[in-house]
Amino acid sequence: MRIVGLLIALSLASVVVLIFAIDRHTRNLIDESQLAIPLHPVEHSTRDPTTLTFEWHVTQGTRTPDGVEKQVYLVNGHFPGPTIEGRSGDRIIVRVYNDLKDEGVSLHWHGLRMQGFNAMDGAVGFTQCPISPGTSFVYDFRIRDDEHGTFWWHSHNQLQRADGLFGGLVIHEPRRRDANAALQDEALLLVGDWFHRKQSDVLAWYSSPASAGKEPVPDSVVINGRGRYDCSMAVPARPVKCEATALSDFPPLIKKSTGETRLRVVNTGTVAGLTVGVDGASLQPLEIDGGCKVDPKAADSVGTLYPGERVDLLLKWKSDRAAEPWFNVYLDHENLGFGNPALNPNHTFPALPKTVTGHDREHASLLKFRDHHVDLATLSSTEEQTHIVTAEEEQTILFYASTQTLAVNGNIPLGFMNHTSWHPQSLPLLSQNRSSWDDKQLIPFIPSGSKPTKVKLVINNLDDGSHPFHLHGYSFYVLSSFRAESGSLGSYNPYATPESDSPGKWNRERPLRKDTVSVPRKGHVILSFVADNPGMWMLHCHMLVHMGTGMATGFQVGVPGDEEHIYGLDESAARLCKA
Ligand SMILES: [Cu+2]
Repeated sequence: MRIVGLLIALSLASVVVLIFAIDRHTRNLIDESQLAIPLHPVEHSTRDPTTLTFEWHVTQGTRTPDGVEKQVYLVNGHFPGPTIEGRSGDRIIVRVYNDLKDEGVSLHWHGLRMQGFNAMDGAVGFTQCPISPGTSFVYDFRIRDDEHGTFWWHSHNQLQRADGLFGGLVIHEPRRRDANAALQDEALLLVGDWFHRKQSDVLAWYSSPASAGKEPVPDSVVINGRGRYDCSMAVPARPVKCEATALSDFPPLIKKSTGETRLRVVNTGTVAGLTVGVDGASLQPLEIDGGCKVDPKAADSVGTLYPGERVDLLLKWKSDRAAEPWFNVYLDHENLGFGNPALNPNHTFPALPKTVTGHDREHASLLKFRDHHVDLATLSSTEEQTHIVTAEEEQTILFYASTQTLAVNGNIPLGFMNHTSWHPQSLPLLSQNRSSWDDKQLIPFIPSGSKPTKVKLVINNLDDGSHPFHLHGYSFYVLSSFRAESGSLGSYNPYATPESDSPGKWNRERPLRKDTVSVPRKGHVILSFVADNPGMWMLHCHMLVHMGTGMATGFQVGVPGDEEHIYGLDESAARLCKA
């Protein structure tokens, strides 16, 4: 009896330990008393690598993020979903239960290299079939030892990302245990444009002749699931259920009015680039995307941060700041095809507790970012560059991205990469040989053996707005970027024009290392990366209506001469395709 009792006690204890272990990492980190999600750099950067285990249930529910009712996706009951915090070298295991009624789900870990874990990348059509309703799937991968920075996770199935299926993913840089003093307070801002309609309605409008290929205009801005929409701006054509939040009920951006705070900012939106500024504080970019350190330049405003891009900003309060400072977010109009009378491009959020108890700001206030502004595209890296940057590329890949509204396609705008408009295959590319793929797959093969091939990637943009392109499985160096002024076309064809005659300014000495880059309107970017991560990796515009209408491609990186290689899904992923 005593032994049985002991066994029961032991098993109960292990359940308690297990619950504690799960709870410690799945706690929702949203602090009701401030808008920014507090982060825990000391806890993670000074410990040894470990395994972090999460259990996520995906559902839907009605929420009022900015005062307007909308059906959003929830993870464990929360929008946005949980924030993952870890350190380099950690193993991350996320069991995802799809508790939705009638839609599949997949999750992508935006910006992580996923080295050796191609099948865990979450890209439907490339690496997996969606997780069917009522089933679950385990994402299990390891962060590289040299990998750290600000990332995020989001759905990579259909349009779910725009309706809230995303969250933060911060990988802290390991530090010596005695270096704690140098760590600032850290907080996360998931900032993005927001539509009151479901994104499927937005795409349906875009995919009709009515849009004439112009991008949809969002209604609002949401930070960590909260926004401040002025209900009086709603237009009769698009009635909304709206209840404005009183300023006194809105949390301040941060609580701390002294010292320094590292703000990790992610553009989680689907269309607009963002510029941000805080009254009475300087913002200094520290790192961009996945941990690329940049020139220390303090500014009053920083931009433009495009959908999918991240920047870490060091916020320092000035001694002469106003008593009631505001956090300002300006939506870049270049990617907004039409005016939206319901949209205010300047969004303001109370920055400190004092602001919340003070007076509301006039809605028409403008973000003054001209005097001391940092243009993110002009920054240089301060990382120690290796021969990787200076050595000549061995393979050149050339793309022309465009939106075309053709009669042959019923005057519906489609996104193209060269002459192909992508559509996901029902069976992921990983599970088939190249000859079996359908004709919507334009996927160059990069032969890369024991010595990885160095690739030059040129992406031209033939359209009037910018396209933020994201490459899965890699980070790349941005060697050159060019934006043509109205009227002219700034394409670059490396086969016809030598580098020295290309119109853009080159930076081979200290190029930014990124995984998402804005390809300027009527211009191009020239990127360089070392193809050291075998597999099928997607490359696509991160504006959801563009990706959703075909502006996507990818690479197959494999052993030279083995283009027909079938990588194969892992067993549990293969089961998803049979469900
Ligand atoms: Cu685009």
